[in-house]
Amino acid sequence: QTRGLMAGPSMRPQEGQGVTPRRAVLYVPGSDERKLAKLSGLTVDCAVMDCEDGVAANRKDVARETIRKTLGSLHLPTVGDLAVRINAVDSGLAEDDLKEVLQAERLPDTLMIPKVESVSHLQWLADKLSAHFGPNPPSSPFKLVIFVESALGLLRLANICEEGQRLSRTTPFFTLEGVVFGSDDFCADIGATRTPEATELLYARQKVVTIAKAYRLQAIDLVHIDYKDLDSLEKQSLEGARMGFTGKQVIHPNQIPIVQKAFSPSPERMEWAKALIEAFEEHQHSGKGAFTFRDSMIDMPLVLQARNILKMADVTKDKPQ
Ligand code: 1VU
Repeated sequence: QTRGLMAGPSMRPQEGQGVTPRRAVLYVPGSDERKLAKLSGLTVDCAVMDCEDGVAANRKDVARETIRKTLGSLHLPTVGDLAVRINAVDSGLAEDDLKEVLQAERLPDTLMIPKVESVSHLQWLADKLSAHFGPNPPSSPFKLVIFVESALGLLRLANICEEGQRLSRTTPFFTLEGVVFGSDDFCADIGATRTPEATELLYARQKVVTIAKAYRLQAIDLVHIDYKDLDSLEKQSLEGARMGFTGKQVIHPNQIPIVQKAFSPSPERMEWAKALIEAFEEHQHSGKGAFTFRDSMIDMPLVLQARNILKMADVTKDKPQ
């Protein structure tokens, strides 16, 4: 095997990441009952009942009420993680979204907060949850996924992640698990023009992955909006996986299997990783650091990459592609 074959989905051992795979993250507009009902027939790592961009401004009330009812009534055994995305904290809509969702008979597993630009947005969430639950916090904290969608949000992302982790440790309300890159709002914010190759987003994507992984969080890549072009979706998904993203946002059911496959280690990569680790252990016993394996030089960084692959395989082993 060549070094080229070593590229692909990888996962460092990460706090809060091990138990909730989010290879595909599917948005469903909260105002669309028909699409919400479709969820009961879909197999997907994460489904997001959306109050935000997928919902017209004059349907926000309908969306929050429909989501509350649907959370209580739909049985979704093949959806791994059920999330609700509320509107941005600065939108003036978020409080009403949260209030309605918290009245649901079954609460979502995950809360998603878009357009996070300041640590105060996370403090706002902690305060609202504290006011709602009082001295009786939920038996398990919500999982929290935040969105970076602007230049300011990206510049401040490290501080925001740090505050998210502090609040995860010091309050019983949420555990920060991931960061989503909202590429289209980001493009609008910096005045970039979207291209099929997404070269204009390379720096931001790499920065999102780097910061998210520095804080042991999941990094979720951009949406492929040309949802009928599945070839280019596959290409972009594999690229995101090679860059270190743990998953990708999707908007249509047909995108799910392609994305989940792209973010899962292939059988060839798992075989490579297992064999490499066996070879590494044998060489360690004989006191050798660097060694040759299938014509490549192997040392500790490659061993860590191989361990990432096996960890990712373990996390997704019972999950269909
Ligand atoms: O044949 P049926 O009517 O029974 O089902 C259709 C359709 O309803 C269903 N479907 C979906 N079900 C659940 N979730 C979805 N997201 C979803 N999309 C479609 O699948 C069957 C086939 O659908 P289709 O090919 O006829 O497609 P439509 O014309 O119905 O819908 C296409 C769009 C793109 C409008 C639809 O997929 C959609 O609304 N997607 C979500 C868009 C969205 O939420 N955007 C905002 C989030 S993206 C973002 O914020 C970037 C950060």
